[in-house]
Amino acid sequence: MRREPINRNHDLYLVDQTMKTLIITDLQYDFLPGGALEVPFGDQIIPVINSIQERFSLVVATQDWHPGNHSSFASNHIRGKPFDRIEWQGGEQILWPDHCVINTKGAEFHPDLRMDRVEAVFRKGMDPEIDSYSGFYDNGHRKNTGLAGYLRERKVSELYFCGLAADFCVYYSILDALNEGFNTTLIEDATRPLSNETFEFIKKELTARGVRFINSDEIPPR
Ligand code: VGL
Ligand code: ZN
Repeated sequence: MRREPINRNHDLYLVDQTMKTLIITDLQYDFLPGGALEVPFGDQIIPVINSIQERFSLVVATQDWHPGNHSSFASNHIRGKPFDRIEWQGGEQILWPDHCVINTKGAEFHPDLRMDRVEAVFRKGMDPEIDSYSGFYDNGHRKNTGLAGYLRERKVSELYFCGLAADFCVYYSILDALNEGFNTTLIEDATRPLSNETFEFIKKELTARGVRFINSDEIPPR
């Protein structure tokens, strides 16, 4: 008599059909205290992010990755100062200190961040003429990193965001995730903003658009 083989992993097929996915945004030296574009207390989120990775079926990361002649750097504008706002190619551009320059230490992920479960890294901001905050598209939506397509091919429907900075790259990634139709959650104790004031404002906007705000202890197991 023929018997069905025992499938020891059977339970794994039953759980998390949403492919709950963690997107770790820009946990690079330059965004951490002491870095060129430091986010206050950014280092505090590293142990939190390490501790939650097991709860996700898929973990991906984004990496800000700029050439030295990037147009978002104040140093590449004659009268530009960091944090000035200027008109650039039909839109507003904030001028930043030089940060996350390709192949520099500032662009590296912090070595305390667990990377063993990170299946893919999506880099952004390589075109010197266009800035790119979101992990999905550049600021003018002219270039696509392929992240949305990758997530669809992996049959992901639920995205959880963490990383830096809550009011820039995380925020713009969430806006694109909503437009792409993903169910979207921000893990509040696993992100930090450049400005608390901006973050409070953004939180109201995103909540109204259906984004869930939770703390890391509320993430269900896989
Ligand atoms: C970021 C400004 C410029 C971020 C990146 O990761 O939030 N902000 N480039
Ligand atoms: Zn940048």
